[in-house]
Formats: sequence, structure tokens, C-alpha cells
Amino acid sequence: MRKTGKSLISILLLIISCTLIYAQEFPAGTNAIHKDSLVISGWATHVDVVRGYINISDTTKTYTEGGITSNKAWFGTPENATGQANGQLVSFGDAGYAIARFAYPVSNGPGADFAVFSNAMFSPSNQTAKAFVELAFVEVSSDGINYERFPAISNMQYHTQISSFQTVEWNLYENFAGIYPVFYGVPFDLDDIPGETVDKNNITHIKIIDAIGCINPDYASYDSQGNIVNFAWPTPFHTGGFDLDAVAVINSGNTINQNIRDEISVYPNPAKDFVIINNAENSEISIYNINGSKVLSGKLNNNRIDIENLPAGVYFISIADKDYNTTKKLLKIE
Ligand SMILES: [Ca+2]
Ligand SMILES: [Ca+2]
Repeated sequence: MRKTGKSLISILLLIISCTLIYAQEFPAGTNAIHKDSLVISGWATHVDVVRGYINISDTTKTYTEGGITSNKAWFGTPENATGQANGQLVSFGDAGYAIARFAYPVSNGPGADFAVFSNAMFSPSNQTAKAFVELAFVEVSSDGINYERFPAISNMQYHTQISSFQTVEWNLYENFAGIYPVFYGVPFDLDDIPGETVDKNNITHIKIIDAIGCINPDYASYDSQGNIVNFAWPTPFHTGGFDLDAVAVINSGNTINQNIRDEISVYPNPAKDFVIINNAENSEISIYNINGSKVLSGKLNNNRIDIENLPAGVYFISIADKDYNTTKKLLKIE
């Protein structure tokens, strides 16, 4: 009886979870992941950015705003791309790139394993067929040296240049970051890369590289099939190139111990004064705030952690043992 009751509760919780996820799904029928989706278990804690030129075909071209003149994109800071997606961005410029790192490695679990958040814009805004997009390639690494690129495919023609503010049918681009609007991430599944030079269960670095929308072969970016990628270009502004908002972790930790991870429970959640963590005896516990800063850490004692001194908000509890690590989301209330 007891076991049946527990199963029923699990099923009910699953239904509620699915309802929440679907309620946030947008645009309908896409694989976009909302920033508040329950599948997200963490966010990039550290991001480095190398900026590119505002126009790679004329590197002397500058843009001036607010007393700053530069031939490279300069909008936003790398910190804008850490923590939960919030619409604050960092701009790459042509061929600029970012490398994101995490509290715990990303692993190849069921389905999508991480998501990249940017700021495509539907146009007209009440319709979803066409959008203004700036695209990026995505690569992963388990040592920060060897990277493997997701096989991006562009089905857009490349005989006529898409101009700076021209919209496109965004669904012509596959495995590129940047096709969804702000607060909606593009999911990536580690099953889609070969894993010859990286360990898919220990992804420590995710590299996001601005694709250049130019169709001139001297400056063009090419997709995984050798075709030129054509989209809005040039973008000779401080905000030019890909704009990164955030990188979300979906699957992390050791998938071999998925069963152990699934048994770990955190409750109550939301919590006010304390949380109980079950099935994680002798684990190292670290609590990170939404910006990726560690706010609490230590050994788990009597399964209980006092959190009354933490400000209200969303936290990520990292639970690590010698055999596994996992991250649980916690909502702290006043
Ligand atoms: Ca996967
Ligand atoms: Ca952001």
C-alpha cells in the first residue's frame, strides 16, 4: 500500500512537472526551453569572451556610442552570460566567441543536455514564422583544449546576401544557437557529436562561436555540409554578432549513477528555514545562488541544512560524493 501511494504521488508530481514545462513551451511545436523550465539543473558559473570585429571584411570600420569608439563589438560584459537567462547580453562581433564553464561538468543524459540562450526577435512580433537572428556554432570540450562542434546545418540559400535587419525563416537553421527569442534556449544533445576527442559525460567547457552571415567566400562561415551560412550581415555596431544571454545545464554529473541521483530528494521545496536532503549521507553540499556564487558549503549533517539566513530566491544545491554529483534546484522563500 505504502509503495503504491508513493508511486501515485510520483506520477502526480510528474504530471504537474510536465504541465509546467508545456505551459512555458514557446513557440508551439519547437524544442525551445524556457529559462524557468524544470529540466534545467544549473547555469554557467564563469564565461570568458573574445570579441570580434564589427565588420570582418573591413577591420578599420569603427562604431561610436556613449564616447566609446571601437572596431570590435563591445556591448555587455562576460558576466552577463553567467547565471540564469535574464535578457542581459554580451555581444561577440564577427567570429567572436565565448567559453562557458560550470560548477559541475555537463553529461550526456537522456535527450538535450544543455541549452544556449540568445535574443532572436520575431517579426512581425505577433507571428512566429520569421525572425531576426544572429547565429553561433556550438562546441564542447572535456579538457579545454580539444573541442567537438555540433553539426550545424543551414538550409538557407546563399546566392543573395540577407541584409542587416532582414528577417529569415529561423527553422531553416539546425544546431545553431540564436534561433529563439529572449528567455527561450536552444537545446543541444551530446548524442549529436561523435565523442572521439571529448568525454561526453564530462563536458567542462562549452564554446559558442559567432557565425558570420556573410556569403562572400573570403569571409563566410560554412555549415557541417560545407555550405555557406547566410543570415543578417553586416552588423557593424557595438552589439554586432551573436549575443549570449546564458548557458543552461540540463544533465550533469555521472550518468552511470543516474539511479542514485534520482533517489536523492530535497524537501521542503520551496523552503523557508531549512531543507532535508535524503539519500545523500556523507555528501559534500554546496549551495550556489542564481549568479553562480557559492553561498554555503560543507558536509551534510543529519540530512538537514539551515538556510534561514539566505535571501529569498532561486538556488542550486550541488550534492557530491566520490561516486556521483548532482544539482538540485531550490526555491527559498521568506
Ligand atoms: Ca543527451
Ligand atoms: Ca544574461
